[in-house]
Amino acid sequence: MPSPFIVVPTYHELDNLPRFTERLWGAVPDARILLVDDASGDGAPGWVRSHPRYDRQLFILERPGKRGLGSAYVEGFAWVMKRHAVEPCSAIVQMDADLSHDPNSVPELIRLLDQGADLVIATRYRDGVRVTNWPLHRLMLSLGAAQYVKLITGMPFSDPTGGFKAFRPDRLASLDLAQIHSDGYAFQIEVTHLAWRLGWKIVEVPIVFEDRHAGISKMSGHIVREAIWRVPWMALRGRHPHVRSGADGKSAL
Ligand SMILES: Nc1nc2c(ncn2[C@@H]2O[C@H](COP(=O)(O)OP(=O)(O)OP(=O)(O)O)[C@@H](O)[C@H]2O)c(=O)[nH]1
Ligand SMILES: [Mg+2]
Repeated sequence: MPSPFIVVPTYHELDNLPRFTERLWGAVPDARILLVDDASGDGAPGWVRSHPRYDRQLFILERPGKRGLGSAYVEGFAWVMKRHAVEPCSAIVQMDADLSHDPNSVPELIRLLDQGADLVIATRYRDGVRVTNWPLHRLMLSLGAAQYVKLITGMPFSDPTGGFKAFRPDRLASLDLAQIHSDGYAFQIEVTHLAWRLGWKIVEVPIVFEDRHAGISKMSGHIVREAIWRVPWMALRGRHPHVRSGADGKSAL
């Protein structure tokens, strides 16, 4: 039976990893987890390699330095895709390691893929705001960003900067992810925008988002500034989305 792959970028998240992985396997016992670690220097690779599930359900892709969340996902997805070609996976889920994204919500995201969605986006902002313990300025920034994206791109989604999503593997394989160069918020927006322009079936599922369990935020002014200029840039570029040639020519354009 194919099992889902969960791709998790990590930078200084060792304090969260034991609880994150155990909770995830509690919710999805057959999940395979790929951590994409950017030389955190906190001992995460050693922890992974000494884990009893290492190389069966727990994997690590090590990168030589901090290169950003966007490129961590691009490399992580490429790693999973290679494996998918020989040992298919049923779903590809992306989420943070800091327990802001509740592992207990993963089965619901996967269930919606099984019902025919190509991409499932977990949303904090549909039918109200479900964010706990976040400082007001973070919430305002995130809500403001969601409105900005809606206005500039016309995408109908309530939480376009969210980083908790599930993809149908063959759909994800059809995207030319090497063309995506944006990072934090902008990366999340850009992938959804590409999928939306291609006419994928995209559904939102409400989740509760909690502030990180342990460790420090990697949110920065750079990430905010990048999102501000990338959004109009991607809206203008939107007429020419990148699709792998021969993989899936079915564009909505
Ligand atoms: N590999 C890698 N992972 C990263 C990088 N930046 C952030 N991450 C990871 O991406 C996920 C999201 O980053 P966060 O720092 O939690 O960002 P956020 O959720 O916007 O902010 P906080 O929850 O306030 O910390 C976490 O699992 C981070 O460890 C990076 O440059 N490389
Ligand atoms: Mg976080």
